[in-house]
Order: sequence, then structure tokens, then C-alpha cells
Amino acid sequence: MRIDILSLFPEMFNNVFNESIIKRAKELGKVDINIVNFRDFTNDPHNKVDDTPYGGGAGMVLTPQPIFDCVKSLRKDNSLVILLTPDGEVYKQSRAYELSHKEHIILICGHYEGFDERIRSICDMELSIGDYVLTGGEMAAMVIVDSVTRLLPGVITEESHLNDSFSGKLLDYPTYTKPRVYEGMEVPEVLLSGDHKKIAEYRYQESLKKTLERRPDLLDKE
Ligand code: 6GU
Repeated sequence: MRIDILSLFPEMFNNVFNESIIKRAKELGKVDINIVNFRDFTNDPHNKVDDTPYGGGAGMVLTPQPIFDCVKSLRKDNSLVILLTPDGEVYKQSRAYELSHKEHIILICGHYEGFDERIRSICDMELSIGDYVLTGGEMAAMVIVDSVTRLLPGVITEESHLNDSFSGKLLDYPTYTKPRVYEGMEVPEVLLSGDHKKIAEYRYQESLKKTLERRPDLLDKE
């Protein structure tokens, strides 16, 4: 999979994409991530990418030209262009699975007070990562790249994400490792029993209990 990220702050991505699973996925050739500074595409003699809003109001607005030209240079027949914006559809695990099957994703990070409305016309999808406002789309792009990359075949063992919270309707069951007793707290006996059927049943019941307590909304869906 190829992912292009349009951002005015390309340095923000350096650490996040060079550690852990994303780093490994890149090394394995599962994902090719490109950060593109769309300022390089501006026709403005002073390299400007923003301007004041028509009709007045606070702050600066990203102009359409640099983003239009940058997307034009990157877009292929198989590309999916995604605008990152707090008024987009709220991002979910089901969307992460869908994106993990695409060949090419282009993520556009908005910034400042906003972007010219006409930028929406070149996007196939608009995503938000939750109901709060970020300074720009960069951190949302990191969230999406992380959640999609770990789903690519061969990046992590498939079993690990089949059990993830949100991939079914249930939150994860509790897990334990050594030691058997820590600060007086014991590992549940059933996990030491070696009875795999019993363990599976225990885990399912714990998942169900936790979901009912914490996120009953997940059980209502579909
Ligand atoms: Cl995608 N962008 C910004 N600026 N804020 C957000 C967001 C995106 N998702 C949640 N808040």
C-alpha cells in the first residue's frame, strides 16, 4: 500500500513513522509512506498557502491552488483522496479495515482556521478522529496510518487483530502474564488450567461483561 500525506509540517511525522509497527511495516515493504509539503506546489511568489476569509472572520484559510495541484500530481486511477477535518465522518475500526484494502491513499491535513470549501470537491471521503478539535490534521493522519498499517497482511500476526476491541462488537478480555501473584493480586485460576474451551468461554464472558459496563452502545450496533 502507498500512503501520501499532504502537510505543511512534514517533520511532525518523523518519530511516529520510524518506530515500532509502522517502522517494521515500512522495512518489510508492506507500506510506502510519503510526506508531501504542499507549500512546494504554491504558485504564490511569496510561497503563501493561505489567505483571509471572504466575508470576514478570524484566522487564515488554506487556498485551493496548492492542494489541487499537489493532489493532481499524485492521484492515480486507484487513489482514494481523504480530507482530514473535524466535520468529517467519525473514524471507526470498520473504516480502518476498508482502507487497509486500498492500493493508494492520499491524506490531506487541513491547518490553521480552515480550508477553502472548494477543496472538498477533489476528495472522495472526509474523516474526523473524534469529537474534539485539533490544531491540524497531522495527528489524525498518524492515527489513521497506524490503525491501517497494523491491519496489512503480514505486519502483525492475524490473531492479534482478530481479537482486538472493536473488530467484533466486544471490548478486549483481560490479559495477564508472569508472575502468578503480584502485590497480592492473583491471575484467574482458569487461565492456568490448560483447558482451552474453558479459557475461551471465560474470555468471552469477561469481554461481554466489560462491554456491558463500559460501552453498551457497541452492543446496539447492526
Ligand atoms: Cl481530522 N482534524 C482536526 N483539525 N481536528 C480534528 C480531526 C481532524 N478529528 C478530530 N478533530
